[in-house]
Amino acid sequence: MSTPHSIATEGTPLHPNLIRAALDRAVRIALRGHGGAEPNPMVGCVLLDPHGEQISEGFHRQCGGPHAEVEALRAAGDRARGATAVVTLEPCNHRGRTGPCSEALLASGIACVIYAVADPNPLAQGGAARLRDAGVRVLHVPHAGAAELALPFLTRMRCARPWITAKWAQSIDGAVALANGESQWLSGTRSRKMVHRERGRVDAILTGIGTVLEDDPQLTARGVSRARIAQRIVYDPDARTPLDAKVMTKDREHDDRPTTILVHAANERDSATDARCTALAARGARLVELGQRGLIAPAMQFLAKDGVATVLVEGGGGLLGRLLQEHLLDEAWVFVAPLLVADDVARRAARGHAPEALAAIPRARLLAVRQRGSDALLHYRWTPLDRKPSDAGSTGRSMSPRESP
Ligand code: AOF
Ligand code: ZN
Repeated sequence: MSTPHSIATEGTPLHPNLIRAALDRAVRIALRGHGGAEPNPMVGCVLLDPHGEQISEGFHRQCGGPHAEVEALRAAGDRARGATAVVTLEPCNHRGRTGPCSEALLASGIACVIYAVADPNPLAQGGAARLRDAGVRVLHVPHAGAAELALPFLTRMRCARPWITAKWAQSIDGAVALANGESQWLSGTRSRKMVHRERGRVDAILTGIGTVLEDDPQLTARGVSRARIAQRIVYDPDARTPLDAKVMTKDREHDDRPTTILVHAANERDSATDARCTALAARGARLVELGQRGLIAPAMQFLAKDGVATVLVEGGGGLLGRLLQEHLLDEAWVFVAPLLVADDVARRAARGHAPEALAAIPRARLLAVRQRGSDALLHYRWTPLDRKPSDAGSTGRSMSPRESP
């Protein structure tokens, strides 16, 4: 039988409840790396003594910085000898920017390693086998929180695309703007502050050309501390972004990354569009071609290779409809403001042509409902926790080792 109970007691004297509690703790501290660790995974590690008392803990704070295990080992010093390391992700077995954690764990004299998620990175994986070969007890104990933590990383590794989250604010009756485009502000200040915080944690912020032309957004994180500066991306197949749009101007001296414009491939552009592309490139924009007309998936694959693990989508409706159609939408944060707009032609969050049967429309899972000031915040997810490479959608494929970080 492979219940967590029997798995855990087979190889370690620690009670399964202690192991679960240590994994819960490891997940909680790993989350402190949100915004810093990406495009690496968030990882947490807890060291336990033979009685199950916590010795130390560590998490992966910054991409390029020490891994979680190394932080926990450092904090433990000599006390690591004979201890159990509980990690949310299988320890790495490679020397990338840091590592390998397998060797660091061996050198410390750790007696047992418990990990929750196998590392899907072909370049880094193999730590469990390496440790086992060297005589360390190694246990794989699945844990939902740890699997959740690794989702963006797993998606990038298995499906070769970033984790894509959409957010929008709407009225009770589903309007995101009046017919004249007015949308500022539907949601309250607490909701908007949360959005700025998220903008400061994701690798990229994506919006459609309609939103750029209508709202002229900056797509920057303001009034919050930022873990990273997101790349700004406009889905703009015909290169209609105005040269003086706010997304084209830097608001921070240290932001040297150009705005990315997703445009039609050169052979699908007319000469006027070509000229606009040239002008945008001259103003510092980076143009990424969409490939086959309209498909966004190739551009998302390009971004994943470019080191983008998380994308926040901020409108508009056409872009959102397209992402849904291409099975690229992983999550949504929906802020519902306390208004009934009651208008036949008010704007909606997503546009497109729906299938003619409800059963054919993908159903999301409701993960959480919270209150933010006078708004309700609904958190939905379309992607299953245990997604396999074959679930990646028509364009999904696994990343080859050469493309991995
Ligand atoms: C671990 N512990 O805390 C993390 C791991 O470039 P590097 O050296 O930072 O290696 C990144 C890879 O290491 C990453 O793609 C993933 O496979 C693994 N991440 N492994 O043992 C950690 N963050
Ligand atoms: Zn490592």
